[in-house]
Amino acid sequence: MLHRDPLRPITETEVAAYQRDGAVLLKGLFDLDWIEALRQAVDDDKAKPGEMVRYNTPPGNAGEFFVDFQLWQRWEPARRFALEGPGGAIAARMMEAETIAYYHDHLLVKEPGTQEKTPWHHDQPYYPIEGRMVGSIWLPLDPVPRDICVEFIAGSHRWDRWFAPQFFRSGTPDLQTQDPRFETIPDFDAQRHELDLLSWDLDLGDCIFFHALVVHGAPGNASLQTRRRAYATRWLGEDTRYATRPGQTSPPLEGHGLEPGDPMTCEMFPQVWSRI
Ligand SMILES: O=C(O)CCC(=O)C(=O)O
Repeated sequence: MLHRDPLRPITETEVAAYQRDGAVLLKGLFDLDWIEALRQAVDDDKAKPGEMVRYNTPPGNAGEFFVDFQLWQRWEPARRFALEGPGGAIAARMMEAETIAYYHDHLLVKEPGTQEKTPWHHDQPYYPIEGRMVGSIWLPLDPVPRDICVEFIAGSHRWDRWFAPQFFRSGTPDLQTQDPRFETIPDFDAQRHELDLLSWDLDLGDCIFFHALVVHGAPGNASLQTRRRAYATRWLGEDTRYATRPGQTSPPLEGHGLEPGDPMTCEMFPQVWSRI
């Protein structure tokens, strides 16, 4: 059954961990029917990707790092997940929000043997959005052992630093997005031993909830048997406002009709949850 609510209440300890660290593992929130339904959407999407698809593995390399967006506008299980799934209630609880709008989805598949990493970054500089209530649910559709899980730098969402966004495929130019706050992202791999890094083993039904300013990156998928299909969805609370950024934003979502300063709610970013 595709449950509308999370399978269990989220605890105060989990909310506090999110506020402190910017990312938290939430065990056992999704019933497996959601996972099955979304796997179908992923297979359909890989066979017939959308306009924003990105192939991040250079030809000749092992595996495949496949990225696509906005499955919810093309595939029914993803649409139901956005509009009728437990994500809105989870995001509201974690961000202590009164209302939640659905921003977009982001599929990141690393097929067995994929070497390409997801580079260190944080998400909000990619978005034309101001506000603190911007969060993601990273929902794996395969069990994810810790050695291929996304890693988060604990507390980095509170650094008050904004790093210039880059495309994930190495060797491609950055997005040329202009903002006086942006700085070049340091080589956090070189600083690993000094960082408080968070990552976890995830079973089916578990997810990670994380803040759009927490710095994160992910290894490739060294497994030669197991896929790493991750379905990331982005959720916005009521303090978010549309902001223009000269240069590219990603994903390039156009045609929403919002003006700078508008609340981030419209047909493209529908309100999916409200406390009243
Ligand atoms: O799944 C990954 O490899 C990285 C996920 C990520 O960067 C994100 O969801 O923002």
